[in-house]
Formats: sequence, structure tokens, C-alpha cells
Amino acid sequence: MDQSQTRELQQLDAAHHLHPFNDNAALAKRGTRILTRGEGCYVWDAEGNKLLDAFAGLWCVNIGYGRKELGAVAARQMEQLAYYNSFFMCTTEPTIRLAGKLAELTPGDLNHAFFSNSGSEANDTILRMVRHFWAVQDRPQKNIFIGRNNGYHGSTMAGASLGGMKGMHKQGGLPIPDIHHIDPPFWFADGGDMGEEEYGRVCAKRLEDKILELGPDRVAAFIGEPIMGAIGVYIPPKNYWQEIEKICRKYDVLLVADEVICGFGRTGEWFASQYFGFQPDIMTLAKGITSGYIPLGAVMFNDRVAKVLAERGGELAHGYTYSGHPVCTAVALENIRILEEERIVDRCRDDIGHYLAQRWKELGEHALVGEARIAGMVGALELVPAKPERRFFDERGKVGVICRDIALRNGLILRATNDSMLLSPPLVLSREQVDELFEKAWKSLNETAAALGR
Ligand code: PXG
Repeated sequence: MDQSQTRELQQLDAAHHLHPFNDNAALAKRGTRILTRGEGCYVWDAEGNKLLDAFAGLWCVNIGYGRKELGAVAARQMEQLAYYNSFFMCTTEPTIRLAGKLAELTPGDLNHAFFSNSGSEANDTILRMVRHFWAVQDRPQKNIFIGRNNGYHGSTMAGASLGGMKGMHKQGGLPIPDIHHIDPPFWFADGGDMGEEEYGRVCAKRLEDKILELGPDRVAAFIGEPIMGAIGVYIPPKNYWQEIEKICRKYDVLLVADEVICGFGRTGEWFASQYFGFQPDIMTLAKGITSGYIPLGAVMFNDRVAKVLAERGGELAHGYTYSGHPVCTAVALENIRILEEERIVDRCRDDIGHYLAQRWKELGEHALVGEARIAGMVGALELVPAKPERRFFDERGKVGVICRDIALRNGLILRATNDSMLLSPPLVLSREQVDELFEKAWKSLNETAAALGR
């Protein structure tokens, strides 16, 4: 693309396109970056820059860019049957096969799938499905969801309400009623001198305290990301989720694992609930389900929920035009075939994940980095003013943006939340690319330190 074409597109964009999660006035002044091509772990922009995408698009391109098989499957399905709905007692073959495949892949008795177009929509479905589940058992008052402060569950009314981002709640009168939040585990901020096990128990106890405060007969479900992504890759202590599971069982509260980021191999297991060793009743899926090649989300739910809905639920008054869109489900099946046949998840657990962790931890030795955390192939660097104190910058988020922009100039895409630099590369990253990532990140940290006069 030549410069004048790029300019023209940027002007069109500024005039007519409202970007999600953007300061659009600032964006219009600066001009949007236009991405034009992707191959493996790299993307190219309109200026011709080749960028190592250590963020897999937006936590989603697990198999990497440019896999022609997915395009071929989509084209074939479009030609054969571009669309049919799953309402009125019908559906299509790829949608049935994907439901079966997900039942096989997900742990325990998560044997039932409902399809949406996104993670946000899937969480909307879960809110309504769970409240309905209790209501048809003559317990309509058991309708409260507990989520976590700074959790992210999407951007729709229910998704943003279940999430605990205060900035999102401020816009649009959220959260909607009967949704409460507890503090998540983030040892760097409030772990004090506690060891991992003790901190895990203390954080899980926050859920028990909240359930007792609200009354167990009021609490329908607890929802959480196994590893909190958007807020800064908060990796909980190993025992946290097992403790949470015990508490949910004790008070008969349904346990919802939002695996939108963690699912499909991100932690080196197919799902992070396997990584942490707990069994959710309901699971949210999106992103890696198609490696981002086409929009798709899903709710997986267990036999208990399915039985109640089947025997007492009547008609589920809920569904999207594109629930189980055959092109999307066909692409998901092909994506899963590639993940399985090329043993991409196993490779992450047994090989490349270890190498990435080793080199990521080396970045933790940089003077600017207070903590380098990583699980499988998702991680963060916490940038700090004065190592080894576990303290944040006074003005949070400024240094993160400086570092992100410098990394970009060095050909590396990292996301910044506050002053955490986030890592979530395609799972097909090679050893050479891990080294490239390390070199570019180290250089960017040096230049960030220099920019701060350190
Ligand atoms: N749950 C989780 C855990 C997510 O990370 C969603 C639900 C919503 O999915 P959809 O498909 O509706 O976007 C997400 C999405 C960021 C960022 O800034 C993260 C997400 C989306 C947009 C931005 O890190 N995660």
C-alpha cells in the first residue's frame, strides 16, 4: 500500500469508524495503524513493517496466521450451505460435530454446548441460563452472580456487569442488579509476606465470606477467568481454584470458568481448569476456538444443568441468529483438527512453553521489571519504579504505554495494561522466535529505562 492510499484510508477511518476501547479523538489525530497481512507469528502493516505478534491478535490466533486450510473449509461450507439456523428443531452437520467434539475435549461432564458469536454473548447466555436453572427448581431468589474486581467477561450488558472493571461500569449504568464482586488473587499487589498456599486460601476465603454475607440461598454462581487476562495476566496460586471449587460445592453455588483466553492450549493444557485441577459446572469459550479466523463463542455446561433444563426448563427463550453458524463451526472443527494433529498443545506443555518461560524469566532480571510471571504461553512483566519493592508507579499506565510504543518501533507487539506488559503469542512460536522476542523485549526495556532517565 503506498503512502497516499494509507493516508486516504486513515482519513476515511477517522471520519466514519468508531473503534472499540479507543480514545477516538486521539486516534483521529494520530491516524490508525492498518494491518495488511499475517503469516505464522508475524503481521505486516501498511507501511511495510514486519511485526512479531507476541499477543496473537487479541489473545486468539493460537495456530498462527495464514493457515490456508481454514479458508478452504470456510469456502467449501459457504458453497454447500452458507447458512442455516439452529432454531425450529433444525441445525447443520458441522454444528452437531463441533458440539460432540467440544464435549469430548472439555474435562468432566461438560457434555453440552450452546453457541454464540463471541465470549461476551456466551456470558450473557450463562447469566440467563443459570438464573433460569435455579428458577425452574423453585429457587428464583438464588439469582446472584459473584465475579471479581478487575475481572473481564466481555463488553455486553451482562458481560461488563459480571466483569469488575470500574471504568466500564461507569458507562451505561452497570452492573445490572444482583451481581457482586470480590477481590482477585494478585500476589504482587497484596500478597504481603504470605507464601503461595496461604495466599491462595486467603483469596478463596473472600468468596466464602461473600457467600455468607449474601446468604447461600441467594447465590447462583461464581464466575472467574482461571488466569485473569485483560487486567494484566494475574496468575493465581496453584491451590486457589481447588479451594474455590470446595467452597462452591459446600454452598451449592455453580462454578463458571471463563476460558475465553485460557482455552485451547494457552496454558499448555487444553483448558486452564485442567492446568489448575478443578472442575467447572459451566465453561465460556471463544477466541482460540477458531484461532480468531472467524467469530464464534460457546457455553459448555454439565449433565446436571442439562438435565434440569431438559426436564423442567421448557423452551429456552434465548438464542442468536448465528448460534451454530455452519461456516463458523466448520472452521472451528478444522482449527481443532490442526491443534490435535500437529500436537500444538502438547508442544506448548512439553517443549516451547518451557523455553519461553525460561527466557521470559530472564527478562525479569531487568532493572525495570519487578516481576516476570508466566503460565504456559501467557505472561506479564510488571514494570516498577524501584526494584525490589513491590510498588507501582504513582501515575499508573504511563510507562506501560511508553514501553509498548517502543516495542512496536522495534518490531514487537506486546499489549500494555497499566504498567504490565502482556504476552500471549501464537502457540506455534519457534525457538528462534522466542529468542527474537527476548532480544526485542530486552532492547525495548533498555530504551524505556533511558526514556525515563534511568
Ligand atoms: N471473557 C474473557 C476472559 C475475555 O478475555 C471475553 C470474555 C469477551 O469475549 P468477546 O469475544 O466478546 O470479546 C474476553 C475478551 C484486552 C481485551 O484488552 C481482552 C478481550 C477483549 C478485548 C480486549 O486485553 N477479551
